[in-house]
Amino acid sequence: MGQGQGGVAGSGGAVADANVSLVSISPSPPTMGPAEITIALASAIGQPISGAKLQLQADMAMAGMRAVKGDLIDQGNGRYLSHGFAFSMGGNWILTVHGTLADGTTVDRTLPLPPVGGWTDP
Ligand SMILES: [Cu+2]
Repeated sequence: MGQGQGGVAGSGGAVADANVSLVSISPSPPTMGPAEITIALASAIGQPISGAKLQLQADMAMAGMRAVKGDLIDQGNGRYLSHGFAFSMGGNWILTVHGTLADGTTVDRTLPLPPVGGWTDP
């Protein structure tokens, strides 16, 4: 894997020079309830990166609103699929992928997400 700097694994998390992108979300458009989300992780020059430990988190800018979290399962070839992830309401969520690559570098990336359908606050 392309290592730009001589990062030492576990030395406090150098930030990975990686691309994170949303591949698909099901259902589409997303709606309140379970969602299957596939993301792609690749190096800066587009090579798929497998073996990362990634999690998905969705937050809403709403007082007292709890974040929704789920693991992303490595599918190989740089693809990761959400497991046990569900939107607890409709509305505008901020979707973030964070975790650690096999080389010890970290990712923390917000992905564009369309509004989630279903029940929203009155
Ligand atoms: Cu909310």
